[in-house]
Amino acid sequence: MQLFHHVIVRRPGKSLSEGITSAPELGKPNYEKALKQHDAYIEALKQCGVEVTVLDAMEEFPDSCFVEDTAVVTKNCAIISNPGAESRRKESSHMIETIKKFYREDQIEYITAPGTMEGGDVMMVGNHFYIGLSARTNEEGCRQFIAALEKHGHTGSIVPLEKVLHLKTGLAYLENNHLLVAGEFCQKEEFASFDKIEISADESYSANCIWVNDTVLVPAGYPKTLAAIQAAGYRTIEVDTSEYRKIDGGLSCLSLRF
Ligand code: CIR
Repeated sequence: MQLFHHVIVRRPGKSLSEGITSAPELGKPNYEKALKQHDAYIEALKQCGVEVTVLDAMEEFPDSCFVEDTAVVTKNCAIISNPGAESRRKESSHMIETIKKFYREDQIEYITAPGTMEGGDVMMVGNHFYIGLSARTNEEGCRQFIAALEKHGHTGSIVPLEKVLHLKTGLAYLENNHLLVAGEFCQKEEFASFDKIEISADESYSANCIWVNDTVLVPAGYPKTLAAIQAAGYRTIEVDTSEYRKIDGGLSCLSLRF
């Protein structure tokens, strides 16, 4: 198991209310509330023993607080993404300068057009990385991503998605062979050998948890998921993400962890 030392986050901007959403019925995010939730998120991460780099908000990119989509950071390399969402495409280039503070030039790889890839589609399990083939990550993006991984001593495999936005919308690896699964992922052959913790349909949003150094951050308001993670032996911290949920975001989307 790989402990994390660093986390990168980006403050949400006021333009957050214009973020892409598949659930307009939830209403627009409230900026003040989103900022407070972001403060609490940073605080929870610090309690897990990581050093947090906080980047300034970028108003021109409404979804830019979801830094997870801009890069995949591993113990050997950093792979800068090429987001499939047109309005998010340039977010990745704004992450390069920060990534260079932590990785040497020869450790940094880039996904390039016609390949698209978003980090929310990538789940790390030790040295292996699952990548979701989604509306945001295309086949060429997967191919480039796996080639980059292999160059740096990792492996990767593709998981075609059916309904969810990103792979980690419905999956979270909690180390120790424990996998949180929701919806379409409950039955997938690829994940048969994991010890699965199934999320009940009415709490499906809470599949997006993050493991950080043996503590699991869980979105606030999902008691069944919280109890199941605690029963598996983890310390938990609840973090309210209600404003981010309104634009399809969650705990993993808000940070890069390495
Ligand atoms: C988007 O649609 O791109 C944002 N509104 C939400 C991104 C969520 N990111 C993630 O799951 N990694």
